[in-house]
Amino acid sequence: MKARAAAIVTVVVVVSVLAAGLGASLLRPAQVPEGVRPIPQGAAILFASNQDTGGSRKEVYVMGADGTNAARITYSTMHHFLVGTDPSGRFLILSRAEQDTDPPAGLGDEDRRALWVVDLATGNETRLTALGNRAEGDSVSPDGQWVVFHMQLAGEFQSDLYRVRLDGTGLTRLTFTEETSECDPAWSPDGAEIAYNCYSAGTPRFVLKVCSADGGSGRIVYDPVGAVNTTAFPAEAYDPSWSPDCGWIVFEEPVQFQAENGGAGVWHILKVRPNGSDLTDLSEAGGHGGWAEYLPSFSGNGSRIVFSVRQGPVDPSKVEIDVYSMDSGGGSLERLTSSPAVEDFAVWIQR
Ligand SMILES: [Ca+2]
Ligand SMILES: [Ca+2]
Repeated sequence: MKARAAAIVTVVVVVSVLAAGLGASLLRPAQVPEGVRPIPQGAAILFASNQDTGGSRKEVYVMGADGTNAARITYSTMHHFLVGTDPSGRFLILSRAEQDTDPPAGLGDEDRRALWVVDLATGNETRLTALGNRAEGDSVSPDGQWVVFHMQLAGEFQSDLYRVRLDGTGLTRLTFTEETSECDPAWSPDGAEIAYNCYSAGTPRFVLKVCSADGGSGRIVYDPVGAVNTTAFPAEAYDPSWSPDCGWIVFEEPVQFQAENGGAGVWHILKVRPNGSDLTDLSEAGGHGGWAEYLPSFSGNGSRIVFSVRQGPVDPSKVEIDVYSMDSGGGSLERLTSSPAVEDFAVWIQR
């Protein structure tokens, strides 16, 4: 039987090769249907990668906490930026670009993004914000009702924080600052507060702030006065994420810039108490202080932090961008991805 099967396969291969030479589109493999696949049991981390698209456009993948059993879950024509889940794990929260609005040509750069929610139980995919706005977010309130995100309305040159229910109703603006950009909101696990960063002409760097869940009473948690400017980014404290017990907020900031790591400079991940005390440089403490490290996200039990690493020489074509994890003190570093493609935007799956 095996010999016969092998012979049949050989015939098919020969036919395919010949047909390919004749431009035989009839023998092209079946297209994979667009849509979202369920998150497999055992998956712990959600991330985005361009490993299957042949360009800079990224799709969404999952993997185990140790980086094994990676699996693609979105099939689309869109570029995926920030990714997240609700606390039940039923809904995906995605920041997606579907139109090529900005240079360079193609999707996968700074093209205008919108907020999407995907119901993994039904496969329904819903865009929550208008295509003319620029919206990004990945954080859901612990009661599973609201997504918090930042949005720059069409014609605006700054952003504000908003929240909207997962079914698209109840869009509510949380900040009303015309001269300040509020970005990167993250809902606290107790539901009471939102961490975010903001930039104003008066304080020309992104400071880390916390406000109440309705947007009021914003206070500065950390002002990165020592952070450096890079070519692409002003000095900043960026991408806050809460520990599950609300005891810490992790974030990143640039600490050195000589165009290393493909022009990004050196970025460290730090943590700080929500009251502003006990600032700790996790990259330094863990002995991995030479890379551009960013987008930290705590695991559900608080023991690990997953994050992205950009490492390499000044030449951007020679950098590697991969997902790593470390313990909550910066140690026990583990590399979770190592393909030649870009693996990025990793978050721990909430469920
Ligand atoms: Ca583009
Ligand atoms: Ca604003």
